[in-house]
Amino acid sequence: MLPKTFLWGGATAANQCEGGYQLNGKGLSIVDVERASINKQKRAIDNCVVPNIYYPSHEAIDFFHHYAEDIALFAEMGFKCYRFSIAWSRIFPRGDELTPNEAGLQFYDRIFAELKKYNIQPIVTLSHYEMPLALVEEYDSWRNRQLIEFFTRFCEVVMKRYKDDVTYWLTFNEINATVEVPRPWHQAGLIYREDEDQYQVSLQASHHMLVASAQVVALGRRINPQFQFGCMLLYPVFYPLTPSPKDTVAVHERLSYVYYYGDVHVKGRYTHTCQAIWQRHGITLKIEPEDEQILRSGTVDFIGLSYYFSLAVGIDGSSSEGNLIVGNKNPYLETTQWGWQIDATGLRVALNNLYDRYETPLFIVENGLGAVDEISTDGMIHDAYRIAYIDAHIEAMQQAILIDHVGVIGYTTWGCIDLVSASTGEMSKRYGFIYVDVDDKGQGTKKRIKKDSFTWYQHLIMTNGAEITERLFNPE
Ligand code: BGP
Repeated sequence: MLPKTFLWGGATAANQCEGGYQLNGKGLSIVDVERASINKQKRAIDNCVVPNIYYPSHEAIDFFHHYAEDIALFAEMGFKCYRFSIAWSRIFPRGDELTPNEAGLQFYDRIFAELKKYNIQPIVTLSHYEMPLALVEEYDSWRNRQLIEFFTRFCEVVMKRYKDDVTYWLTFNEINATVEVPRPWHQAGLIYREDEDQYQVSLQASHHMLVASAQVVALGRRINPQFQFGCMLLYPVFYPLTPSPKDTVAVHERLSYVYYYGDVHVKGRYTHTCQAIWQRHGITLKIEPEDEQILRSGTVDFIGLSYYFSLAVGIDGSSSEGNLIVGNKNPYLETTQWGWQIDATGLRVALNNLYDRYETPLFIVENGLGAVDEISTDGMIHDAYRIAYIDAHIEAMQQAILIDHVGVIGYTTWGCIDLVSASTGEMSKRYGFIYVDVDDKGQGTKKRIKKDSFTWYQHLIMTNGAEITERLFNPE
C-alpha cells in the first residue's frame, strides 16, 4: 500500500490560469505579450501589448475571480495538496522595486486561506515560466547577475509572508528547459541575438538561476527550518532508437543535459557531467568566488519532476515532438493529438533513473494528457482516454514505489482544471478534471463542468490508489 501521507493533488501555474493580468497593481509578465499559436506552431512574442491582439494569459480561465469555486472543487476531489505558482509580477510589478505590491500579496493571502479551510497543502512554485517583462527589456533577463538579487528579494517576501502556510517549495519550474529549449518564452526570458552562442548564453543564465535557487533555499531554511525545497526537472525518458552502441551513447548525452541541473541542485556543485557539457560546447562560465559556497549551501530536499512522454534518440530517424524537446518516433508507442508519445512505463524508468542517481525523494509534480474534450449531448464530458492515461501512469508509479522501492512522496496531475497550454497558448488542449468553457480565442462563459475523470480521481484519492495496487499484486 502507498503510505497514508502520500500527497495526491493537482498542479497549475499562475500565467496559465489566473488572468487578471493588470489587476491589483500587477505588472506585465513576459507571458502577457505572448500570442496564442496558430496551427500548433510556436507562440509569437511581442515587446508590448499590441491592441486588438488576443493574449491568452490576460484572462486565461479567470482563476483570479473563480479561485474559491475552483479550490472547493479540488477539495471535493479530496486533494491533499495543490501545486500553484506565485506570479513574480504581481508582487514586484517590474521586478526591481525595493518594496512589494501589497495588493498582489493579498490575492495570494486569499488563496492560502481558502486552501487552509479544506486542509489542502500548498506546493508553491516560485518561478513557473514567467518573470516581469521589465527585467527582460531593461536588464536582459537572467543573462544579468543582478537578477539573483531581484529574485531573492521576491522569494524572501513570499517565504516570510507564508512561512506558516507552506512546507513544500519549488524554485524554478523545469529549469533544464533553459538549455533544452532555446526559445524566448520560458522563465529565463532569453531572447537570443543572431551573433551569439545559445549554449554559452543559456548556461550562463542557468548559472545565475542555479545560484539564485541555492541562495533562496539557504535563506528559506533560516526563515523556517521546516521548509522542504525541491528543484523541478523536465524529465523525458530517452530510449536508444536502435541497438547500435552509438545510439546508447546518444541517450547518455541527451540525459546529461537534465543531470546538469539535477547535479547542481542535489549535489551542490558542477560535476563531471557538467564539465563534459562545457567542453562539448566550448563554454567558459563566469563564476564568482562566492558561488561555490552558495551552491553548496542550498541543495534541495527533494526532486520535483514533470513526466509526459518518452523519446527515442538515435543517429538516424524521423523527428517527433515532446512539449519542448525533439527526439525520434518510437514505433511501439501511440501519440496524443499533439504528437506526444504516450508511455506510462517510461514513468517507471524515469523514477528509477532519478532515484538511482540521487537517492533523494521524488515528487511527480506534473503528468497528464492534453486532449480535445467534447461536451456530449447529455451535457457531460466523457473523458475515458484521460482516465486511461492517468491510471496507467499511476500504475507505473506504484510499480516504481512498491516493487522497485523508489521513494516518491506525491503525485499532482498537470492542469487539474483546464487552462491555457504553455507551448501553444491554446485552450483546446485540455488536461483538467474540470472543464472550463473558454475557447482558443478566449471566448466562453467560463463555466466549470466536472468531467468523468473528476469522479474517477476522487475515488482514487479516497482509496489511496488501492485498486491499482491490488491489480499490481493480484492480476486476474
Ligand atoms: C510543462 C509546463 C507546464 C504545462 C505542461 C503541459 O512543460 O511546466 O506549464 O503547460 O508542460 O504543456 P502544454 O501546456 O504545452 O501542453
